[in-house]
Amino acid sequence: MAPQTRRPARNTTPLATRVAKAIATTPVQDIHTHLYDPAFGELLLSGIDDLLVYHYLVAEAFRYLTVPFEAFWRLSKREQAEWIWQELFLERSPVSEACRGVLTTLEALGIDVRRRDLRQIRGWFSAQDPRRHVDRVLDLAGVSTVCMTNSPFDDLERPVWERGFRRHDRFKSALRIDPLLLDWKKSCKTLQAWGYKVSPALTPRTLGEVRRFLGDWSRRLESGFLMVSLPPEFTFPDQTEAARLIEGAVVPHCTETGQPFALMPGVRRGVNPRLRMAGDGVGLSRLEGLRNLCDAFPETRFAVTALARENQHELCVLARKFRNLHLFGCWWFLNTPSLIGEMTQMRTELLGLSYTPQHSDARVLEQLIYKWRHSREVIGRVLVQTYDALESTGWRVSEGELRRDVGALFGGEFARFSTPAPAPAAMRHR
Ligand code: FIX
Ligand code: ZN
Repeated sequence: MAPQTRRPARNTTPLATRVAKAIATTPVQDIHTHLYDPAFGELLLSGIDDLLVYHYLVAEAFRYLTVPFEAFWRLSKREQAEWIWQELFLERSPVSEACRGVLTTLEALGIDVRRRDLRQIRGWFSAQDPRRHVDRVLDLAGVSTVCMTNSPFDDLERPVWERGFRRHDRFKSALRIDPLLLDWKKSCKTLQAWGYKVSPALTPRTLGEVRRFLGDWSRRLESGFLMVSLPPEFTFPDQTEAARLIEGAVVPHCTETGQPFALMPGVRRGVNPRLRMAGDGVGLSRLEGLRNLCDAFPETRFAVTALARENQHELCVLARKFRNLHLFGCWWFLNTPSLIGEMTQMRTELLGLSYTPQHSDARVLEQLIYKWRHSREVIGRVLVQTYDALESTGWRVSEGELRRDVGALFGGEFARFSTPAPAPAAMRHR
């Protein structure tokens, strides 16, 4: 007779309901945003005007606006917001993902969008108590913590770090180092001015000083990982300053401090500089450099999100080969329902639960609400299909197991990847 095994009792609640419940009740650790701890004051963007002048919407408004770019940039934030509201919400239906996001957000906050009344919406925001508002928004978004993007090269945020402040416990930090790696000529001078004994030539002494700089700022920020966005052409090894700084300073620093290094390849900055922040584009990345990094530095953990849709399959295959590679998020132009759906399905099919399907990239506090509502909806749909296919084999997934799996996707797996547990004693000496 076949041995009897214990199976979870058949749950009669429909799978879609069980998945929806796990998705709705599991808090997210949002691993990449551009939000700031409230202690940074006005750097934490919030409210309807900031929601409307979001660079995603600026790019879309310029599809219709016929005025010269400079005429728009001369306007105050309030006036820019009014123009965008007029063009994208009143002159035509707000069907794009970024437009719908504004409405999802307002509706979730209890604002009646049917009135289409910008004055009334502004009134609602200015009546909020700013301190309570932050936690309320995080709670409404179902987000437990957000990770900031903190750059010592940013003249607005650096003084706040240098002065010191009491940290909000839901705001974590990642150390962003784009200028260091991508504009060494300039950042060398900046580091010199800050007292680091660096020279334009990447000598061992200079690399040591760059490591000292990274150590000082990792400690100051209590950063969980380092980050850089990269042009599509980035490769490794290479004679570029970026590649040499990564090898000689960033990787040793990350290995020493146990912090992952997050790489974000595929952005082409300033494709149309007249659009300012809205003017960046995308290009297909060469992923051999990433392969070489994962291979050459197995003790260093690399978290990666690539901007081009066409890179996603190769990236999944790469992650199957290197356990020190963790894929995360549907970045920027990929953060739309159809692309989140396709990427999440492919990643689950190829990587199981060993990746992080989404980060919000929110720049304005309240965007957390729509970015996570929309993503939860799509991830939920993909998971229903996934578990449905699984259960058609006879395997049953309990509610506890569903919660466990969703928890892994919503930050648990990234936390595990970031702080790997030592191998069990029995396996250590194999
Ligand atoms: O480099 C980044 O972290 C990008 O996310 C930003 O530069 C970009 O402007 C953005 O907001 C995308 O969502
Ligand atoms: Zn970002």
